Amino acid sequence: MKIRSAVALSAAFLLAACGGGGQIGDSGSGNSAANKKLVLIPGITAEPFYISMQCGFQEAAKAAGYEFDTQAPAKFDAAQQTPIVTGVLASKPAAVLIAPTDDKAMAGPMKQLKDAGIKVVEVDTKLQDTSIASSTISSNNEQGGKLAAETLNKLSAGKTGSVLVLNTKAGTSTTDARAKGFEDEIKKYSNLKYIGQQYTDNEPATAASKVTATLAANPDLIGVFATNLNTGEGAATGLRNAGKTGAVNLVGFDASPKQVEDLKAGTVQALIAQDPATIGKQGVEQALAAIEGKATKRNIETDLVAITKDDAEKNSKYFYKQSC
Ligand code: T6T
Repeated sequence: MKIRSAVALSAAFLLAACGGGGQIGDSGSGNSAANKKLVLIPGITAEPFYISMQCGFQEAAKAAGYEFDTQAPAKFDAAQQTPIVTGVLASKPAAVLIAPTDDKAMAGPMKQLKDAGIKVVEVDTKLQDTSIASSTISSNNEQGGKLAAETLNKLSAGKTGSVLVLNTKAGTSTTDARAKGFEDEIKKYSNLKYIGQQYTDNEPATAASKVTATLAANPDLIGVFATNLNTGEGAATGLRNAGKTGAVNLVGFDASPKQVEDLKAGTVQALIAQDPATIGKQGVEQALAAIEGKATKRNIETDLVAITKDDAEKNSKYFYKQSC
């Protein structure tokens, strides 16, 4: 079946990229002292944000003497993530760390985990329903959007023009919060005209074509905020194709090797970087607390930093990894 083979390949790729991991067998059920299995279910496979998160997850799981496994969908899509959750449910790990790809659609599958006695910790994205996970570890994404707007305002240096938000998929808690934080802040700057957000479905090619189409309809475009990695990489391509690199300031979210290369080359003017390895590590800490019946923290915020070409090297610890 198409999805199953994509899943198997995804997991194999991530394991190869990150130096392998403990495999999950069939033994063990629910949360007993003997069950030492943790599973990470990222939003999408083979993507530097989640690879970096997986590195932090694996290191912490190994240090605690736990077995670990990662299983990711080929696309950032609830229809592809759901069968992975169902498969993981059958293998009965002690806890699952998950980045739900939709803040409503993943509630059912995640509740099944909880009902089976498996501890659930949200890493990065979260559900609207706060009753399922023991803990949520994430950047303050609304604050990140605000930071992006402040950064774009500084880069615009008082010039007048239109500003576009390229968002990913509606129902993604993180990127929705970033778009909101940006919109609330950008409206404070009278020289910057906010022309709304467009969705890219997390596809770089769609981001590129939305940028070129927006430029054709709004020749006064002076700024773009791209709310995540794929969208930012695609927006940079769109501006390059339109010959507008540098003329339109591009503020991206995340710090993949490609995004950092674009920042250093001047194709992207600023990046708002997260700390995914710490999200993975803290996710393990919260999962272990839940398994051991200790107190968990319902919400944990991790670092966010705005990086420009001038301070890129100083902030290199925030650059995401392609392998552990
Ligand atoms: O920006 C991250 C993550 O925080 C977001 O929830 C989904 O997109 C990324 O994984 C980057 O692609």
